[in-house]
Amino acid sequence: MRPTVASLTVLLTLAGPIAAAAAEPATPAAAAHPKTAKGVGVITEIDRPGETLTVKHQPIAAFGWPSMTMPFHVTPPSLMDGLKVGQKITFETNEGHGLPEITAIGKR
Ligand SMILES: [Cu+2]
Repeated sequence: MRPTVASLTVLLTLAGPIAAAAAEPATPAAAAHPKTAKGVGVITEIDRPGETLTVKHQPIAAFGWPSMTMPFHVTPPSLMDGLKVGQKITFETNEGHGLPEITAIGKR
């Protein structure tokens, strides 16, 4: 227990100054790099059990992404209802955790 408490104290001590230093420059960066962005693409693969959709998407300027074909996690998975491979969609995505995540889908 002792080492854990000691480590935690060190972390908290370090976190204070770092958080304070990051507070000011973080504001313009966050504005330039939003958490969510809209995309347009064509579905190339639907993986219902894996809750992922592979989409050949157009560039997503807000994230600085070029056009590419990539998998997205879909939340909630029910957004995949009625979708077909080859279908054109608009979508809203965030950068997720590892895999970007689609949180809204519009059919075209
Ligand atoms: Cu991509």
